[in-house]
Amino acid sequence: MSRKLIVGAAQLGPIAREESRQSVVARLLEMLREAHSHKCDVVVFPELALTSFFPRWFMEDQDEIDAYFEREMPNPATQPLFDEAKEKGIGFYLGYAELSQSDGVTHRHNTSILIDKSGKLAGKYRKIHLPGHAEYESYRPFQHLEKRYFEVGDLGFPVWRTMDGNMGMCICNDRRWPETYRVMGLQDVELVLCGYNSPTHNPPAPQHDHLTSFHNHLSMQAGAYQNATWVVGVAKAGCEEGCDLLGQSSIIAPSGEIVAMTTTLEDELIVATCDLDLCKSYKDTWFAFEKHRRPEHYGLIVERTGAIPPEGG
Ligand code: CDT
Repeated sequence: MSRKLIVGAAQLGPIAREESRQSVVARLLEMLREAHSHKCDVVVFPELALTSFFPRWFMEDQDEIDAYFEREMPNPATQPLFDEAKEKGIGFYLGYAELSQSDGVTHRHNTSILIDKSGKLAGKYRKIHLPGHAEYESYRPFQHLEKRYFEVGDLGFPVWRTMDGNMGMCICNDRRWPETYRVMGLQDVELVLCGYNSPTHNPPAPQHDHLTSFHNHLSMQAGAYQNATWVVGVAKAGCEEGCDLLGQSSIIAPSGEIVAMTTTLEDELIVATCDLDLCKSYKDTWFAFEKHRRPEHYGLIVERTGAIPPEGG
């Protein structure tokens, strides 16, 4: 039996600071319905898909900050999305700001969930690579305060056996790091789902701005090829509250080839049929880890301990 999964990447255009959850969910629902008309099995929405990208604003009032967080999922605003996806038999990835309590302590994470085709929670991921800074930086035209508003994720990079495949998740900045894909690659991942909000201007390093879209694709295409996995990267795109966000959401094959890409900076669905068995032809040949990968010969204590080897060592 072939394992062909029809995947939709549901890019979002900008979300205004004042836009309500209900209005955003209506946009998500429209793309979910379009995905259904294309017979999608699973749809991927962006990082922090329910609100404007709030880490661009410095805030001190905890109530104001917490208004961007979800205390439960689903909740009254998102329930229609869960209901319709279940009714139509479509799985989905959704990024949102998660506020949780454990042992009387409040935690805030940049989170994604994977819901399977029966409406069941298949997996939860909390973003590990949090970019940006924690305090106000006056030289920036917009802030990037993920280190202020979120804790580092505590769930690792698991791979879930669901929807007839091996699925993993990551969020935005994670996609730039080889470790993200490798940790999942070592668990035989076949489909990595990733939502992102990537400004086209990075104030600390404007000299790299002209390479923003190149680096976006470079990292996901390399991650896909080197780990023999499909990768789906989905943007929140366009000019959001004065900040330009990259689009170019893509579905990338285990060959590293982009097989579908958005052409706008607006709400836009792209669809591709992802043959999960294609992973195997790379996993069994070029990247047969058991046969060819030799970590014991790499001479790297870095990999095991995080330490830099001494000079000459
Ligand atoms: N959301 C997110 O992780 N964005 C980062 C930009 C960081 S610029 C400080 C990204 O890697 O695209």
